[in-house]
Amino acid sequence: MSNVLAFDLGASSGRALLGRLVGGKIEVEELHRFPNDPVQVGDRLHWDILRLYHEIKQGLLKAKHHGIELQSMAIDSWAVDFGFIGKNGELVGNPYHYRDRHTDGAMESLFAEIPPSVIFARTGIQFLPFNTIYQLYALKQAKSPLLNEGNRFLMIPDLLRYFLTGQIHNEFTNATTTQLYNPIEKSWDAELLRMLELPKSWFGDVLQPGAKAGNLQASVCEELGIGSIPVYAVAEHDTGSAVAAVPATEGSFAYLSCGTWSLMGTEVDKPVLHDLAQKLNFTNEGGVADTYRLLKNIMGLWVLQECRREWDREGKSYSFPELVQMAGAAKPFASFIDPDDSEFLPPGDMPSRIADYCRKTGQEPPKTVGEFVRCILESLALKYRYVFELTERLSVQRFNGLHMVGGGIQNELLCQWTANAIGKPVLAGPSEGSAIGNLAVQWIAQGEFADIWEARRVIRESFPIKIYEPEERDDWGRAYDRFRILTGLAE
Ligand code: LFR
Repeated sequence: MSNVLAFDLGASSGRALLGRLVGGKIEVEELHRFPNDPVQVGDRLHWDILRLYHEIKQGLLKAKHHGIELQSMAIDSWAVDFGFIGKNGELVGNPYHYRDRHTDGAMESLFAEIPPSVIFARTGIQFLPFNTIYQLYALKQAKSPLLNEGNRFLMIPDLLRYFLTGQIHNEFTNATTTQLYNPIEKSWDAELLRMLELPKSWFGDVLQPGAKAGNLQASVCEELGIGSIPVYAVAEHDTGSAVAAVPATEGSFAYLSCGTWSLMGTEVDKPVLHDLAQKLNFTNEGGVADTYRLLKNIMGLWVLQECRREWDREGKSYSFPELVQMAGAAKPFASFIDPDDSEFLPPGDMPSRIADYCRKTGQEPPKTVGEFVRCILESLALKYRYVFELTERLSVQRFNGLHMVGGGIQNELLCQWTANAIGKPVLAGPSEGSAIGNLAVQWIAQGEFADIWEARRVIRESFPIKIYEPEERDDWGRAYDRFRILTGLAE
């Protein structure tokens, strides 16, 4: 019986998921869950990186206390963020969170030096203002001391893996999201590094998902009173792990990884680098087994999570099921937002921003909580249709339906509305997509699964998949036309 442990650090929490293979099926158990709240210091938003490292050790201790003998472990998290290791081997400073505003305007300034077409041709990565390349550029512009002290560049899971093993490596799926990795040359892009005046020596060898990255180092084993185990590189970008866990049966499939972000697209063998891909701002993020994720970021449930946080601050606390219930009771198609408007990216008073957006676009702003939530969820479902159709166009495919994975599938109304909006079935499950993809790649590395397709088959047989058939959709069709005009997405 192979017991493996996946640490998945998401925006709403971090968790340690134990996976076992029992009778040809996957069983999972959550051993540890902990907050992953960013920490605001002055104007800056940071990762609480040492606390997370502490929680990872707590997860290992819980496995020990349950008498579980682990074969291996791995960590995944969201993309683009990083820290530096100094000459003495210690972490320099405290990693910034990508929602920090220090990158405001950085992408546009860099475009004056390096045209976006050059960046896209060399990396195939979509233009998001918080990509690592713009974070590094912003640090340079601000003459950050981090850049003088830093000796090695590690992304968040690389960094935590380094604390555990003492070994320094970068991992492929996350490396691609920096917008500094060249998928054709299969290495960090020397030309972009040169243009940005970033030392090549910061960027190390890039491990593929499934490579062994080291073992728990002696000091960690001693501290926790445990034996050493291998630590694997998996798809350490959480979206890479989530897509690895999509229980698809055929090579051509569309997915929506639905959580704080909504990531929608398809899996391809080679990056799609032509002009249309750049124009539509699609990305080609590295995946498992030599694949790429041709996808687009959609702001996702973040907008709702932030509204909830704001209502909480005002002393009105609602659970997610309560919010969804209120949305179900509100008037349909009353107002729409483009969830990807840049106003919605940073943390803050989201209900006011939604109301402002509605006023700006000549709509009556929502008033009640239910109206706000309905506006967000309908707008998301309609944006999903927009990106679904772009994915079909760009990949020259027709999809029979849409796989949804991630915590967002617990929102049944959103799943149903998505099916209604795209007019095709939604296949929802599993909800712990990233952690399960993380486990699966560890098992592939151990030879328990022959390849990603066997892993996907076992995932399909191990977790319930709920199918949402589209309901009558004339009104969704009309709503889509209005949505596109109001949000400026009509061609
Ligand atoms: C999802 C995700 C997205 C990435 C965003 C920021 O959790 O990893 O894929 O674009 O977070 O890193």
